[in-house]
Amino acid sequence: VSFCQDSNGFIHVDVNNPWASARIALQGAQLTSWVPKGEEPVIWLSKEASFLKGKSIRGGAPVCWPWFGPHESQGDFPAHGFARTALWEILRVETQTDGTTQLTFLLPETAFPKNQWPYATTLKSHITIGSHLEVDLVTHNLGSQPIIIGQALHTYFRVEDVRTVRLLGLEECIYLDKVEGGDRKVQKGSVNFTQETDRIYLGATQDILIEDPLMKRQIRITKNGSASTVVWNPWIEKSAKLGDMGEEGYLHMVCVENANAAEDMITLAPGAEHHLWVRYSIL
Ligand code: TA6
Repeated sequence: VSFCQDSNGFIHVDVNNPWASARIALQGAQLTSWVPKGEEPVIWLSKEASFLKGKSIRGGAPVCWPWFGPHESQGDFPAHGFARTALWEILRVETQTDGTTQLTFLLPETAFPKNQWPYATTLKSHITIGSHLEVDLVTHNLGSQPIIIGQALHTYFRVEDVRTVRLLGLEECIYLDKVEGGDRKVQKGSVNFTQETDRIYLGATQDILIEDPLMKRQIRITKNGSASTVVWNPWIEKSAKLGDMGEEGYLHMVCVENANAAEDMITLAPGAEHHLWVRYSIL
């Protein structure tokens, strides 16, 4: 593991082990690259991604916390919470017996804007880098009141051409279609991409496969049971509006996010911990 600081003062953690290489920005504890040995990169990062302090990085695996999407009441609070633009600390780097590397990051209380989150809470992220990748996002309620958490691991996966990609494993799941005013629908067959797609699949507990025929690979997503799955591709117009997706960037990515993003927000009792866990593997 090595640390490097780029010309913007951004600190990156570079991991190299017998199984894979990876890069994590200390801002947001945001994974920005994961390349299992012998594989093509699995994580998409926009060519226009700006590494500017306090600005969200387009791509990688952003940590959305302690709310998902726009804040329900304070319009000027940042979308997807403040965790992804805050400076985290790295607590531990451990080489496991199987040769994988586990890193533990902490979002310190000093990074919590008190006007946005006046609660005694800690957030940790345990990232394991190997031929598979695991992220375990742990919220700990240190306060005396219950807290309500919305969150997501907003991971951008790299695909050759999203128009040829199918998502398997969401068949018959109920989802909220955010492109159509949040209408509740039922998923029929695989998920395909022919337009802007922005959906919250509720309580989808089984594994999800991103099938990429052109790269001749499948990315398997295993997650803990209590979460929903957000599927997003901005397509042409929205990509242009976002401004940092890069030329035709939308064709080479799909977001499949382990989340508590809607009715499944987490109410965390005083002293309790909640784990948002996910594992990515390549088939
Ligand atoms: O996860 C999907 C989503 O909520 C979309 O609605 C879109 O807003 C996307 O996240 C990107 O959000 P960002 O704040 O990273 O531009």
